[in-house]
Amino acid sequence: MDPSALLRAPEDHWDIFCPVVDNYGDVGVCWRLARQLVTEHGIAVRLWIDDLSSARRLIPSLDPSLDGQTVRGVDIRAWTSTFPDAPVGAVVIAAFAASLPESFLEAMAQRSPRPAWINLEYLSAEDWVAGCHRLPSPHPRLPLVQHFFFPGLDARTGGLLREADYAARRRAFSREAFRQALELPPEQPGERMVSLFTYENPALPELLELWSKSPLPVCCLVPEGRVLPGLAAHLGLSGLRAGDKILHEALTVCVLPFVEQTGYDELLWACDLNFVRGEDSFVRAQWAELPFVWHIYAQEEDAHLVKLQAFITRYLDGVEPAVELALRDFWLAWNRGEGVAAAWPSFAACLPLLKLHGPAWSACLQETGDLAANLVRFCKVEIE
Ligand code: TRH
Repeated sequence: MDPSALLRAPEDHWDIFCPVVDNYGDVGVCWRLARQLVTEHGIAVRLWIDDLSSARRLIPSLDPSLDGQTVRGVDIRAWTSTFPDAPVGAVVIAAFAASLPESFLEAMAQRSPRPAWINLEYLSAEDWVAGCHRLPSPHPRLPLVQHFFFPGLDARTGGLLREADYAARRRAFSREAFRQALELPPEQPGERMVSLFTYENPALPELLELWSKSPLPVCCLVPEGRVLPGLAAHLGLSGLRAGDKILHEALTVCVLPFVEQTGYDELLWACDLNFVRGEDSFVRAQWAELPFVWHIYAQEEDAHLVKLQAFITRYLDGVEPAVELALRDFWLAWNRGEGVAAAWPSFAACLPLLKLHGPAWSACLQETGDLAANLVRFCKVEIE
């Protein structure tokens, strides 16, 4: 595709509106998309973020006091309640059903040609998604039409974010070098390396106890975050911070600093099992092609468990029923916060088979095409 078709003039940049609801996923997805549009499609991107302090966790060089700054080629703007007078781009992406500033909507309606207006939705494996992907939704008052764009697991959806250099970075990765860089203790025979990026979970003590009594050593790498207080309490400590290494019988716990997204990929590649959460880390775990456990963001009336079950059905389609049962039991126990000790042995026994399944699942996902490229292709059609 000739990106110049989308870059007729400076005002043909793309605007991405990123509302920070909670945690890091919203920024994680929008920052990843913005960087890909800039580096892989040569598109000028203006990324509006309504909470720069949270975003700084993922973009360390970001200065939350500035209204505007360019980081890694992305023009990052503070999305403030009194919205500045800013030129409207050729494409406007409202991430996660963001409500755009009224003044900006008015300006979109005045723009000629009208911008393509995209509502970039949350990821779900549920069947209804394919039927909603690309659907138009006219604005009730203004001559504007918004299109829904759904990430997803098959070609009837927008696919998933995956950078063009992902495979090359993975090939260049060395687990040994990673361990040395973190000054991890030498790898023990049969040691299982686990990464733990999760929300607070009442089942955590049960799982840690299980691992500390494990016949095989377990090295648990824990990025700084919401799980630390629960972890510290279980280990009888007043607190934990990056750099701490705690030996607890067969379990070694290493607390890691929060790193940039590329560094987080390396953590996933270094481990035998990854506990992930939300949306973006969940997708990265699938690209890592290693066994993982998904702690999905909780929703009312257990709606999140329906999403979890829908994903498991897709992910393990065609895999032995016993493996599916073992994984489903353990993931549900982890997400319900109880019963992990009972479900762990069968799940642990399936890890070698799940490791074999990883590359096949990743290959299947790659057939959908990468979300950024799919979005550019969709907008090209919508603009012209
Ligand atoms: O932070 P999250 O729990 O975000 C969630 C989800 O987005 C969810 O969909 C949304 O409803 C909720 O917020 C409000 O999990 P997620 O999506 O995995 O995002 C975490 C981001 O943090 C991801 O981009 C990876 C990144 N990360 C780093 O960059 N460095 C790190 O060291 C770690 C641990 C994570």
